[in-house]
Amino acid sequence: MELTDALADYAAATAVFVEVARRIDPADLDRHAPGAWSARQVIHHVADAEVEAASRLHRLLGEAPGAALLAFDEAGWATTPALDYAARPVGPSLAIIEGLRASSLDILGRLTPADLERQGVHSERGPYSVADWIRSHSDHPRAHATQMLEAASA
Ligand code: NI
Repeated sequence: MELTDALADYAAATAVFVEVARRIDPADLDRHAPGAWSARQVIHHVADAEVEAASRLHRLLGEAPGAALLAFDEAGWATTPALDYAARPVGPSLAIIEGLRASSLDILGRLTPADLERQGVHSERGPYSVADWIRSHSDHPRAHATQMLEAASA
């Protein structure tokens, strides 16, 4: 995919997620099918994923080649009482999602072809380039938007 198309897709996935999240009635934020996440939990998960993703992107671009890029324990973060995904207000997390994805999009739009080839080493995936980052982060909110809609009507 051309970079311009990839970035348009990235922006569209952000817009879909934020629009769906805003459309959910606050009274439905905690509905969920048995064993599945609520929309509230999904929003906090996506916010934390964006914080981690932004950190990886900045390390890819700002550190020397081969920088260590960390995965995180998604299920653990979603269930530890310390992060309280089940009860925290969603407004700050939505602001994180919008702000960080807008910032990352702006950064990505300024990169040279050589920047796209910059590589770090991901703790789960091994060698990992900026182009890999774009591929793996573009669509993440889109899948979770569907999951939120299902949860809110469960
Ligand atoms: Ni996810």
